[in-house]
Amino acid sequence: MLIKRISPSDCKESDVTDERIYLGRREIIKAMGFFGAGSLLASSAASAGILDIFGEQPQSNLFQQSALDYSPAGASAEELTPEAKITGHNNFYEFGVEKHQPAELAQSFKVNPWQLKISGEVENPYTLDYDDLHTTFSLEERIYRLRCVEAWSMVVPWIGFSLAELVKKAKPTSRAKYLAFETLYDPDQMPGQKSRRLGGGIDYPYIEGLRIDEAMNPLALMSVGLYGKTLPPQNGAPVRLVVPWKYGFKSIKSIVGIKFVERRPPTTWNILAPNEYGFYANVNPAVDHPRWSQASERRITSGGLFAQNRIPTLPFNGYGEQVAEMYRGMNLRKYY
Ligand SMILES: Nc1nc2c(c(=O)[nH]1)N[C@H]1C(S)=C(S)[C@@H](COP(=O)(O)O)O[C@H]1N2
Ligand SMILES: [Mo]
Repeated sequence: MLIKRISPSDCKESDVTDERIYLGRREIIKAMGFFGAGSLLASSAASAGILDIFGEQPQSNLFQQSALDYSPAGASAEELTPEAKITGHNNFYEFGVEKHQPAELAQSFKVNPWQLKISGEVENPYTLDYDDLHTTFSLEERIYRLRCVEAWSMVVPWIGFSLAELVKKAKPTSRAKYLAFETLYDPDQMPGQKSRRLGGGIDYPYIEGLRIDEAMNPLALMSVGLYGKTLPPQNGAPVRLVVPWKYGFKSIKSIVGIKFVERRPPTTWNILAPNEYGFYANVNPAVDHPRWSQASERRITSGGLFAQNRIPTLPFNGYGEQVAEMYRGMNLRKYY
């Protein structure tokens, strides 16, 4: 199976690394080809064994390692956020509300076997198991900005497949207007689902939703990896949504169900605080959170704690060209 490496957004690879290196890397990828799904599975078994010795979570390579170069790009405006920060600073309340907790408390989270069930208003309901997640659709690398509603952001090299492909395979009926997503509910594995204090008072399972045209937008990604490897559990293994033009809470993790529905589905943060978190949650510097400004954000980079990384927030997180049309005529203050 072919793994494409593209960034269809305006967050181009040429922004995150030197143009010459970028062009050179593309050539290398073409020349060497990629590991197919078969070798992914073979290598995951092997690397799982090796990693177990070190007591680390068993991540496997999704790309042939030599074909990828994540060497630091330097201080460019859209430098990739270092892997250690993407995997060490998380929001995943099922594993605690503190940023450092998911990396600690999700280490033994079981992601294989897994089942993602596609159901509802579709002609072709189906289920994807762990292996299917990596073999059914073509995988691509997408470098996207991730903007949390808390006003910090990262630049993440995700690996995944187009949500549109998953939708097409399901053959939605004419009644399918929205997609309702659901995270695993397993309090024995997710301590935040057992304790209201640890889990931030959320009624689990975590649920999210998209309008069907949003789900079909080419930018909407189902991610199974980052930095060339399978997702670590704290980032939403084995499969999570990435909607780069919306606040991070829309990008639901560790998904077990996607149901096609006729009416707008309830969503976790909107239930918790409806005046603070809307259904749409498009990144919008002109509409402040009731308790803080959304005009700027702290970009998490390789810089230290006191690095000057405050940058202006862009409408639709900088993806307006690809997504603004979907909201034409809508009052984005009302539909925040
Ligand atoms: N199931 C679930 N999904 C979730 C969350 C969560 O608490 N539970 N947090 C969301 C929020 S607020 C953000 S900013 C992103 C963070 O993704 P990351 O940890 O990979 O950076 O995940 C989102 N998806
Ligand atoms: Mo967030």
